[in-house]
Amino acid sequence: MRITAVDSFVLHVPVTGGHIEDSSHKVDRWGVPMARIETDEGITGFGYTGTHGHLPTDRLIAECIKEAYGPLLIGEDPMSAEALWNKLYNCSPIRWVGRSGITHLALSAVDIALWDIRAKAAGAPLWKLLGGDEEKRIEAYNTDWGWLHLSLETLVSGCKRLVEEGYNGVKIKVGSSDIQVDSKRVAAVRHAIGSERKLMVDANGKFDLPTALHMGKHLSDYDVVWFEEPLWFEDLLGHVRLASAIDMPIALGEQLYTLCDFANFVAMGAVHIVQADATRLAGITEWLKVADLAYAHRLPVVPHVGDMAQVHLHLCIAHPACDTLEYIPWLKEVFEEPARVRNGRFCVHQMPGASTTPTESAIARFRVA
Ligand code: 0YR
Ligand code: MG
Repeated sequence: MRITAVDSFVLHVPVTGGHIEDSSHKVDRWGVPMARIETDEGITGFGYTGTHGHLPTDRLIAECIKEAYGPLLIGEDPMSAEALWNKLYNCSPIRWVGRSGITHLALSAVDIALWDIRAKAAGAPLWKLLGGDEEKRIEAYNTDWGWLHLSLETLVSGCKRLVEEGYNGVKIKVGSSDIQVDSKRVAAVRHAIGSERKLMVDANGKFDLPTALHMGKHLSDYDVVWFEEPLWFEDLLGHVRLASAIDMPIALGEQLYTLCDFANFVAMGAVHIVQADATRLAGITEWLKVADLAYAHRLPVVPHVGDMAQVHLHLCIAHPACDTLEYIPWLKEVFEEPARVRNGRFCVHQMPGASTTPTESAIARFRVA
């Protein structure tokens, strides 16, 4: 099989309720810069990265897919996973302008599209190609009622509704300007969902070390499962200090871009829950290495949901470090086989591929010029 064409386009999909906020982002649409890769055997693969829907930079990602990586892919055998990833990643003029960021996100989209082709060529869902077991159940936790801009009342009633729908866990955002407000929200949600359900807390990189230390100690009172992105994303030493001072497990990884970044955080004991995201760390090929690294240290991998659980569900079924995955339903109207949750568990994807094929109607509806 040979690659015959590489194209790209951008979808912008509105988020729940018009807009959402966490401590560092305000988002009204999820950006989906997509790679479409065609082969001489008639198999077409789709892959994408996830953004905050900023059109000028989404266009740069799309252009990088088509104009920078496209010519390197034409004529290649899409089955050569490692060789192709290395060819693209080690293309020195491209790497020179970004080992993370735009070129890296573009590579994620390309690599995921190539894995979609591999699974389609095998006539199997990706989890099966990667050796997964259909009986493995992946628990979903829901973040979509935990946003920082929601009133206390809406936050509490939303989280309560989620557990009534069968979710065993919810995640709420912290990082308000007043940490008393954060504490009150954590306490109210714990009270509302009861002691049996899981509660996770995400600061999206907002706190300084003294505030994170204070908050981390306080979160133990509410049986919080993990404290996510407490500090600035790349502050390895800060996370080391925090991890040694609080009991609360630290989750992070949605803004780490390379295997080496993860290796450093893991080696220093600065992360306990590894939130690798294949749409941000140059695709599935690199994600698998990060998951193996975590597994070797007996750390759980709970992927960040930059793909809205389309690709990561396959990876979670296949990888022994995974049993839980975040769910945010923003892309539920985009794909032929959207991620679905029933009684708090993900339904297992059945169609051949990586579940990244968008419907024609979604392309018509969400594509931006
Ligand atoms: C908005 N999940 C997250 C949203 C979410 C972010 O940036 O994407 O809050 O991805 O932190 O864990
Ligand atoms: Mg997060």
